[in-house]
Amino acid sequence: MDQAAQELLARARAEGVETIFDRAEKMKPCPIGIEGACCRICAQGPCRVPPPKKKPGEELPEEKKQRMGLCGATAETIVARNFARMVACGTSSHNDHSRGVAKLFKEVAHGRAQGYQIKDVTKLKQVAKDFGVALTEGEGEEARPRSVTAIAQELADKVLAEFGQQDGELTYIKRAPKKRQEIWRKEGVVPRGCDIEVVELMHRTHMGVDQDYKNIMKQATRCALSDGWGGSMISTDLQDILFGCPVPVAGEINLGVLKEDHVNIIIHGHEPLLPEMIAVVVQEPEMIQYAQSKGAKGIQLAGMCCSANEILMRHGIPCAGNYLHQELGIITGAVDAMVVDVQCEMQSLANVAKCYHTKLITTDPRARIEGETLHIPFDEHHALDIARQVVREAIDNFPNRRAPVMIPKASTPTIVGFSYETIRYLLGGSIRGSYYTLNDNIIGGRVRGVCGVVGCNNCRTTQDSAHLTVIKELLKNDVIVLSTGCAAMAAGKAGLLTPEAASQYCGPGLAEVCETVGIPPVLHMGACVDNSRILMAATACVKAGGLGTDISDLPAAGCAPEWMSEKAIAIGQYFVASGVYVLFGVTWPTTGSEILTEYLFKGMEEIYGGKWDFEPDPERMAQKILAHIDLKRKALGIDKARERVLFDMEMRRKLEAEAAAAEAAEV
Ligand code: BF8
Ligand code: SF4
Repeated sequence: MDQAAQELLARARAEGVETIFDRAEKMKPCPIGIEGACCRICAQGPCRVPPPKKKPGEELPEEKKQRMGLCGATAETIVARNFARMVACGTSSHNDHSRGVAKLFKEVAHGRAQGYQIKDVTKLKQVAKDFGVALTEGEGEEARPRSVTAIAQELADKVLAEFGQQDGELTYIKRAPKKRQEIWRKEGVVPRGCDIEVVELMHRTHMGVDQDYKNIMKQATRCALSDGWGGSMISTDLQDILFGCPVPVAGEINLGVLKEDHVNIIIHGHEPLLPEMIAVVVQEPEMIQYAQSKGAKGIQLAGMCCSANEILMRHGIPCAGNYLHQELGIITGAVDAMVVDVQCEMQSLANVAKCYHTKLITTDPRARIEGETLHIPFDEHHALDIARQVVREAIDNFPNRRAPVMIPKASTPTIVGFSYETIRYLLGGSIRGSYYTLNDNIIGGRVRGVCGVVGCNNCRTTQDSAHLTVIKELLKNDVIVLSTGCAAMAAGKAGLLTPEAASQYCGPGLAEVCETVGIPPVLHMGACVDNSRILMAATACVKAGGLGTDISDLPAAGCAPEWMSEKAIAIGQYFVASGVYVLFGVTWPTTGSEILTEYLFKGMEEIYGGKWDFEPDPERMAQKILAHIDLKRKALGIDKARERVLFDMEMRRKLEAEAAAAEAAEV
């Protein structure tokens, strides 16, 4: 539905360049794999256990219901193992990203990382407190502030220890509401470390180990929590400390941000370490002169996928598009280099790049792509030099453009950068910043609820379409939307990330709130690791008082209408375990076992207060979210407040007292 995509697809077809859109038409998904009903974890298989076909209303004989692989593994075990392995891989992606950031942080703290510095000292100190790192040294009257370097060095070691920790609890678990922590402890799902939970889950899903689907799901939960309240949260925080905590910034999004007369560089992937340095280097006068010496007017840097989100929200560097735009970017004929790091990079980029002049540069030893690609490995000790090398490669390639350049005239202004801290500040100012104002509006009914709309594009469904349908329906019904990843970019391309969108798309209550605060109705909170910011925002709502005592009490939900990656499953699992109702679209990977699906959709709610759901129709997805929000409003006794309740002083005092009590209980 994106005009830019349509124009470039037409060009691709005319020029005989194959894309994922063509392949999706040619190759149907495997009907057994799609249900999670194929086990190929040992060489006696693959064993296929799809649900037996039955006519409506027909009761199957017991022996037909009993489906098992050669070793006797039931459909429940097989489907649960497949699902759990998605959680393990998704978690490992986030936690390995996080480890890289933590290692860089340590090098920066010791002054060994070229070009980097600690940009956000306030956040450094907050995180240091969480990790029990002292901010002062000396006793009593002798006490004086510790140096930033000393704090950072101690913090780096403590954070890095979280990865290999074998026992105890991850530090950030303590950030969750008290009640939530108790549930996790009671269930035995508090993660011990960032690595151990992935390793144990992989072990338990080996042939002949854990063969009780509930027990497999329990470890899958512990693993996912080590992502959301572990690795992802660590990377968000350390990236903020190193690169700056996002504040609202203007940007542009879609392929129209590329410039015909400039050297165009697209950075694509997820880890902002090298992109941060490239962003510095492209502004160096010598580099600009070098580009001019090759006939270009300047250098245009743009991002794609989550690396784009990172540099967009911190520096306002334009975003060329989301996941399904990656091949299309090259097809413009205007991209002189596409620089990739890790995750969500299609191997087909190498083929498409060959058809044009684009240099595909891989920069991470963990993620190389076969073919005519250039590998320039990132090394934090020489990051600036490496960034310069990468940019020079792009400039040198500018004169090699051969196809006529075709840049669609599509780019939309956006306001992004809504970190958890920024939202708190906007809601209450620097003195009395609090999520209390949001709660007040939710209780009063101007805002009906909150929904995270996150996740990928998926070539099995129209790009961006489900995202936009869900988001627009929610806005119309006064639900404020928090967004990350490719969903946030879909919103951006459609013009939903501007304050002006409020009057156009929102119900009267939400429109009024957005206009008063001056925010867009869809808040771009960052990349997919930044879903941890949504966890923090939800926790802040609980702590601000008036909306129950746990995340599961909030009139809130989360959805990924166009998900495709294993990371999305890990994210969904940690949100469910944190008490959130989570809906996924497109396809659902456990339909091979009704029992397991029932457990995810209902059983988990009994334990965690959150649950999974699957809804491929975006209209119905929005309706389900609204129904859930209303149910939670009812449970809180604020269902009648949808006619504007204006809080009088007494109610306000009561709410503040509740908030203070909740805060005290936390301490
Ligand atoms: O981490 S939303 S397609 S780019 S996986 Fe990938 Fe999905 Fe996009 Fe970012 Ni997230
Ligand atoms: Fe088949 Fe069991 Fe091997 Fe899986 S583990 S492939 S079900 S024999």
